[in-house]
Amino acid sequence: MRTSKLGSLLVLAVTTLGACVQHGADGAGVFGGKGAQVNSLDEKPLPAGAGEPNTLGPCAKNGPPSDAQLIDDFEDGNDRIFKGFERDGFWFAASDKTEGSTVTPTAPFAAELLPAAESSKDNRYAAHLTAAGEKNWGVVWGAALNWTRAGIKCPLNVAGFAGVRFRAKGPGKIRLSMAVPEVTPKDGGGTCVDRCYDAHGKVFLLSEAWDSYEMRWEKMQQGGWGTEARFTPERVVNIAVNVDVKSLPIDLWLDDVELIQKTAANAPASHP
Ligand SMILES: [Ca+2]
Ligand SMILES: [Ca+2]
Repeated sequence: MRTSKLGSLLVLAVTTLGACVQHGADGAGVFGGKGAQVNSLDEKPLPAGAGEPNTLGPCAKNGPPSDAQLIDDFEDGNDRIFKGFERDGFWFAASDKTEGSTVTPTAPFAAELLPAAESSKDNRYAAHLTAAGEKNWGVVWGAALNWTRAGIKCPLNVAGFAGVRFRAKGPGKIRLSMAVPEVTPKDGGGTCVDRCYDAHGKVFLLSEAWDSYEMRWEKMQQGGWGTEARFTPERVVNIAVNVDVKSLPIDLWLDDVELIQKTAANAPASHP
């Protein structure tokens, strides 16, 4: 059975704000606000005390501005974002579990060696994301973004940056999103209780060749079907690549996901 292969735990519950989150019930999560179940491709143990109401306390205040620019270049080949100072997070994937559908990578999330023709001494790995057959809300790959200190995990403060830049190779249509706590359920590190997961983001049409793409904070918007929230770069909980059912099947590569320095914010994007 596909479901047993993929597992059934909520991905966001185990990949985001450790001390701020609680474990969701198996497969009980709803992505896309359409009643779909989320299945987990990655599971990490939560710290002691996670999920208890009083553990939300340490996350009430914004964390200090993070200065780590690189989110991941995948060169370490692991399922974790590039380790910045007091910053951590695990890559995850989830789909609507349509019978017979596929999604890779499966648990644990893993980077893949680039084809020889695209590989260089400093760039050997990227994330190779494929999915087919999902018919409800689609598929999502992403990474939790945590401010970590002394075992506490809270929303990350990326307000010192202007947006997100990434390299990708399609073809395909994706929506890059970054979620604030207000649109994220408690088991994903947020405070949302109704019509959740409508994260701010931007649609990208990926070309067949490697290219660079940018998402500036001011160019992000919600889908409009969920709980309305203001985008606050001072408090984000994850970044994700979303593919809807109309854009499947998809076979894309993702690499060099990084935050954009504010000093470079006025440089023209190669794909505005
Ligand atoms: Ca790489
Ligand atoms: Ca990594």
